[in-house]
Parts: sequence; structure tokens; C-alpha cells
Amino acid sequence: MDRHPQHAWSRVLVIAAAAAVATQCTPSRPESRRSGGAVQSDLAVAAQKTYVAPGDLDEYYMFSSGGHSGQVYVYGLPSMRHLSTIPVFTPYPATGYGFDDDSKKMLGDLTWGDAHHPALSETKGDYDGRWLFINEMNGRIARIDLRDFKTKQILGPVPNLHGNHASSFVTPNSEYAMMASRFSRPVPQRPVGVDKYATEYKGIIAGVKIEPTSGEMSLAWQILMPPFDYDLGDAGKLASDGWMFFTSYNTERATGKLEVTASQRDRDYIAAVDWKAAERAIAEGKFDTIDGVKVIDPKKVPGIVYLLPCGKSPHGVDVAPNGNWIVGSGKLQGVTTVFNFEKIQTAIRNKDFTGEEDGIPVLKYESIKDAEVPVGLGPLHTQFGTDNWAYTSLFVDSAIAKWKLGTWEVVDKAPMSYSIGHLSAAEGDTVSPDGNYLVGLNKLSHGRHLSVGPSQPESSQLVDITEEKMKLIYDAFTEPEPHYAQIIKADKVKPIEVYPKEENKHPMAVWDVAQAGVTRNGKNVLVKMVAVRSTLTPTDFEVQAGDQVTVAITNVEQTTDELHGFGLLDYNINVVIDPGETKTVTFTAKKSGVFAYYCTNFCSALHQEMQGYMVVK
Ligand code: K7E
Ligand code: CUA
Repeated sequence: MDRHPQHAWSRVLVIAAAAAVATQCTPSRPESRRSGGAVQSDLAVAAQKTYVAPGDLDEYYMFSSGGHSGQVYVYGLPSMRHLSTIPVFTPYPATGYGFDDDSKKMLGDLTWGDAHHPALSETKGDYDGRWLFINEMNGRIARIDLRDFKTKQILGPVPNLHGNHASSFVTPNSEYAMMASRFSRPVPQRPVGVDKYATEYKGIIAGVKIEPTSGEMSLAWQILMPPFDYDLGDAGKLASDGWMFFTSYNTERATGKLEVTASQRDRDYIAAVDWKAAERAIAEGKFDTIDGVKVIDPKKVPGIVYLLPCGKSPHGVDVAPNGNWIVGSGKLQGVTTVFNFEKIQTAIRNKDFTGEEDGIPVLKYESIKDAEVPVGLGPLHTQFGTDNWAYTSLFVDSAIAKWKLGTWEVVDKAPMSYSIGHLSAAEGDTVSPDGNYLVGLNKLSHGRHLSVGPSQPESSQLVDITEEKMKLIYDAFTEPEPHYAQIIKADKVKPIEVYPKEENKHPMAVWDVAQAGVTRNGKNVLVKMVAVRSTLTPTDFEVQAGDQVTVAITNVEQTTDELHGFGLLDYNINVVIDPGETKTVTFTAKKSGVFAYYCTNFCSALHQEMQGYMVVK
């Protein structure tokens, strides 16, 4: 099916319009240049590449981490239009998330999370459009279902592992999502003074098993690691399938002012984990149970983890599309290091080690590296395009470097405004990246938009990578705080329009206003409510002060976007129910008096009439 019926046609119109603009260019615009006989300014070219006409659809979705907002932002590319916000670790009144019983229970005691790395589910190393996973620092991973763009599960906080930053990267067939501790601490958790850090504190690397049909996550195993700070990760693919890679800093095992104490060594490590060997060890019972988790100690079970020395305080580690090159970026260096997986395997076989850390062998740097690529200052993350092109973000240089895998030549640099962290290429984490677009996810943006006070928006900059030279073509702004994002072809995602009535198995669902009403069982009151344009039935109900009240609301609409809300004033309740959905909200009727409830989501000309009263006696 053609999802973009108007696309080609509207592009033609845009090109014509852009060319017309180009001929009337004001003097302040960049110089015109000649291309294919027609005079077009760079601006017109950029406009034509990013313009998606009204009614037309984008070619890609971008799922962008919202950092400590605890949310995921959804963009369309190339328009860079913000399409929706998916609340994950934070309540969000706009969708009622964190107010109804189920989402409240999922959030638990934590109403914030620091989300960093979204990971689309994969089949054979390619995004399959089923789920999106995302980690957060309080030891959790969430699963969002791309059928309805909603958070369905939050796993954790998991025991033993503290500060889950190197996460949620998934393996090529979504066998596992990954977790690792940024902050080491005593395992099992107990109060031990920081002076015992080097010997008593431990890092943890974990594998989270993903059930192949439901996507349900469960903590499968953990590995006890030296007390380094594990930072980023990536799963092996093709040549390196079966492996996971994690960068670490503070291999000095220092405490206090880490900016000084943890930057002493010239090299830190990338931990390479053979997750299939970890699975075998668990199956053979070679683990200790700590706080209910199966934990492997590499000192007792060799052959599971190896350490690859990597240039000073590495941040990102990124596995190239062919799986054989592993790119590690030392943020305090001017080069990025490319390791060769075959060489790593040979070094392991030959025991080409230079030492060990807590029983884990350290491989010889010279034996496993293919190149040190002089990309520029402060390399953080690398993404991949077509034809072995690689793109590395440079935080200190505030730029993106384009270079070639295999020849290692750096061919171009594009400045970013300003201070780029992550970057994301179209299908850039898969075995077959698309090229086309690259987005710089920048920490700063000042002066590039109308001022909104001391806290400026963060910026996402769209870069055209179809030609030899990278070209900045659009600035988009966002709320705090971008970390990683992933970009997937739009036609791989197949969202539903409504929740079909026949799929609603909720025990408290009512589809007929005749079945709506109030039942009492001791102090427990159940209100079964039907929401349909433009009445909330029942239109009033009575309870006694101190009753525990459950309101179960079914939105019986089967028309897309016909949402209804249930806002209960003075009770801090706002539930939003999508067409075909049933949601419950439970509360104690503490305050007596009369309280209005009403539909919070505009639904019809008589939306304002969609209201009722709760009387608490
Ligand atoms: Cu992936 Cu921002 Cu958490 Cu790099 S981190 S920038
Ligand atoms: Cu229902 Cu507004």
C-alpha cells in the first residue's frame, strides 16, 4: 500500500515553489549556486528537502529520548514536526498517564525517570516496528507498544544494579535488552563507606530477556564487574552476533572529584560480553543468587567477559552494520578507535592478554585495533550510513565528522549549534542503514530562536547526508533533554486506529448505558461508567465519606481520535480513555460535599455538556 499518495506530486510543487523563491532571493540569503542548469539557493534546496505539504506524510518516525522529562518525543522526518509525546516514567495529564490504576501501579513510587536510550525492536538486525524500549537511571527499562504508542511495561528498579545508563540497546532478534550500572555500589546493597570503594563496591552488567511474542521483559542474569562506571553499550550483530559491548570510565576505581581522579589512565576499557556463554553458565547453574537475581562471577566462570583497552574515558561504543567493526570514542581524545571483532576472537583464542581486572582478562590493544581515526575533539557517538560511511559526534568541536570505514579517511565536518551529544541516522543502528538523514541532538541552542528566558530549548538539527558534503537543512527545538533517538521508516510502523470492541476483555467494561451504574460491597463502591458523545453515564452518583471508590470508564466509541476524559475536580484525578478502552481509577472519598466530573478531552459540539456530579455524604 502506498502510504504517501500525494508525496511525489507535492514534491514537484515544492521544487517549483522553491525555485520561484530562489529567483527572488533577498540579499541577506546565502549566495545562489548553479545546479542542473537552474539557479537555486541553498535555502531553497533545504526548504524543498524538508517541506512536507499540508496533508502529506513524513517518510520516517524519529523516537527521541526526553531525558529527565521521563518521556519519549515522536517526530516526523524530514519535516521535524513534533507529532506526539509518549509519557513513560512521568505522569502526563494530557493522556491521563499516571492517574488511572494501571499506569499508576506501573510507575510505582517513582514519578520521574532519567531516560537516555530508546531501542527499537529488531528482527535479523533490522527494526521491525513492534516495540520501543527505553532505559532510565533508576534501574528500569520500559516497553512501549508501537501498535498504540503506549507504555505497556516498566521493569525494575532491578536489584544490585545502580544508575542504569548503558541501556536499553537490544540484540539483533530482540532476544535481550541490556543494562549496566553507571554507579558501582556494594552488592548486595548494604551501607559500606566510600573508602572501601575499590574493593567492596561492584559494577553490574545485566541481560533482560524479551519474550518474542508479547515483548514481556524479565531480568535473566547479571554479571559481577569491577567497580568502573559503565557508560554506553551496543549489541553485536552479524559477525559479532552473540556479544554485547559496554564502555567504562573510572577504571582508576577512584572516588571524590572524578573529573580529576578518574582521568589518570591513558586507557579505560570496553567490556565485551559473550551473552550466549552467559546463558550457558546460567543453564549449568554456575551462578550465585544475590537479592533474588542469578549473578555470574567472572572470577569463577571464565570465558564470559573480556576487557578491550580503549582511549581515555570512552563514551559511545557503536557496532558497524557488518558487525566486524566496533567503534569506541574516547571523549578526552582526538581520535576514535576502531576494533576488529575477528582480531578480538583471535586474541581471545591465543590468550593475547596484558593483564586482568578482578579475574577478567585484558586483551592487548595493538592486537585488536584496526585504526585510530582522527575525527576531531571530544568524539562521543557514531552512527552509520550507506557505503561504509560513519558519522561521529564531536562534543568539544561542536561538529559531526564524516569518515569511511575501511579506509579510515575523514572527508567532511559539519558544525552543529551547539554542543552535540548523540546523533541519529535513518535506520542507523541496523544491518542496513538508509543514509538520507542524520539528526544532531544538541545540548545548547542559544540565539537560534526567539528567546524564552534563561532556560533555552534543546535543539535537534537535521542534516542531509545524501551527497558528499553534509548539509544542515533544518533546526527543530525540543524540551529537555535529548540523549539518543532512533529513526525508522514510517511504513514499518502500523498503529491501530481504535481499540476494537471484541479485543476489550476488561472485567469492568460496560458497552451499554443500561449496564452503567453503582454497586456497593461494604465500603467499596464500584461505578461502571460509559463515555460516549456527549454523556458520561451515570450523570451523578452518591457515596459515603471514607468509601473506597473505583470508577471504571469505558469509552464505547469506535471512531479514531474520539477520546473522552474523566476529570474529577478537587481529587487530583484526570483519566483519558481512548476509543474502545476501559480504564479504572480508585480513590478514597475523603472530602465530603459535591464534586463535578467532566470530559477533559474535546470530543464534540456538546463536549461542554459532558459532565456530572459525585455527592460525598
Ligand atoms: Cu547516551 Cu546523553 Cu546518556 Cu551520550 S548519553 S550525550
Ligand atoms: Cu467527551 Cu469531551
